[in-house]
Amino acid sequence: MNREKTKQKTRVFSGVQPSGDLHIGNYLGAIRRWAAEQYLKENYFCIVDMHAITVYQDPEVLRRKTRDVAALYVACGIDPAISTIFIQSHVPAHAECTWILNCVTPVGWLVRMTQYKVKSAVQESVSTGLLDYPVLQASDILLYDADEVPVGEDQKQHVELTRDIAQRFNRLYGETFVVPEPRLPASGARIRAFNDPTRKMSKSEAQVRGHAVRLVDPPDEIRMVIKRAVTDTGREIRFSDDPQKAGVNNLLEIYELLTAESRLDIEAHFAGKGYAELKEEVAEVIIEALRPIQERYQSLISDPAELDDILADGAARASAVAGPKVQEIKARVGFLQKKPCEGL
Ligand code: ATP
Ligand code: LTN
Repeated sequence: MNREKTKQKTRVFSGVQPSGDLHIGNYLGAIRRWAAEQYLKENYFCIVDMHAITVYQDPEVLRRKTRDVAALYVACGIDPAISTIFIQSHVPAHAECTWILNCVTPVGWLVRMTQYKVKSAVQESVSTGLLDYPVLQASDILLYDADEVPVGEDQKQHVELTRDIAQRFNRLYGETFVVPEPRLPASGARIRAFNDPTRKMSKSEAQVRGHAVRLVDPPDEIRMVIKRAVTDTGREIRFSDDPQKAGVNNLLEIYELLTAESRLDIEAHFAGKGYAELKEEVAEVIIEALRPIQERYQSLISDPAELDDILADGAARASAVAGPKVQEIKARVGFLQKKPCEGL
C-alpha cells in the first residue's frame, strides 16, 4: 500500500450510473455533498457506464445520458479543477481489476446483495454482469485507495462488501488495499418517491409521472409533481418516523436540506398551515435550488467541447492513479510482468 507514505488528503470516490434521469434524491443523497466537501479532499467522481449496461441500455440513449450525468456533476458544483470527473469505461484498469477481484469473491456474497435480489426479481433473464455489479464497484473504489465513499443509504451494503473483498485480498496477497468507509448523510440518505413514500426515489423510475423531481424538470412540472405527492389523511406538519407520515416527512426533509433551517424552526413555520401550503412552499424551494443548476447544465450541453475537455482530462488523471495500482495488483497475484518491447 504505497500510498500510505505519500498520502496527504482524504481520498474520496463515488459514482452515478448513466441509466436514467438524475433526480433530487441523487442530488441530496450524494452529489450535493460531494460538491460541498470537495475542497478539503482529493476526489474522484465517476460516471459508471459499465455498471449501467448490467441491464440493457439503448446505445444512443446511454451515450446521451453519460454526457448528461457529466454535465450535471459540473452544474451541481463539482469543480473539475479540484475534482477528477471521468467515465468508467475510459479507464481500462476498472475492468482488469474486476476480473482479479472476481477470483477472490465467493458467489454467495453476491447473491445475498439486496440490489441484486430486487433487480433480478423483476427481470426475465439476469446477466452475469448484474450479479457481478458489486465487484466492479469494489474495483472502482479500491483502485483509488479511497478512504471514503459518500453514498445514499441503498449503497451502504455494496461498500461493506467492498471492505470484505479488500480485507480478503489483503489477507491472501499482503496489504494492498485501503479498506474504505461508507459515508451516509445525516439527513437525506433516502429520499422517498412522491407517488409512493414507502419506496425510495429511483432513477430507473424517474420517467414515471409523479415519482420524482428530476434535476432538469421545468418549474411547472415540479409544482405539479409536488402538488400530487402522496401524504396522509391527517393535518399535522411535523418530522416523524411514523410510516403513516412518511410522505409529509419526506417533504419536510427536502425543505430542511434545501433551506438549512432547523427542524424546530420549520415546524414552527408550518404550524397551523395545511398540506397544500406545505407543498407549495416545498415546490418553490426546489425550483429556486435547481434554477442555477439548470442554467449551467444548459450551457454545458450546448457546448460539447468544454465537457469533452473535462472528461479527457479526468480520464488522464484517473488513469495516472488506477494504472499503476492495477499493475501492483497483478504483481501481487503472481502475473509475470511483460518485458517492455521496443516500438510498442
Ligand atoms: P437506479 O434506479 O438506476 O438504481 P438510483 O436513483 O438508485 O438509480 P444510482 O445511480 O444508483 O441512482 O445512485 C447514485 C447515488 O445517489 C448513490 O450514492 C445513491 O445512494 C444515491 N441515491 C439514489 N437514490 C437516492 C434516494 N432516493 N435518496 C438518497 N440518495 C439516493
Ligand atoms: N452502485 C452505485 C454506483 C457506483 C458507485 C461506485 C458508488 C458504482 N461504483 C463506487 C460509489 C462508489 C449506485 O449508486 N448505484
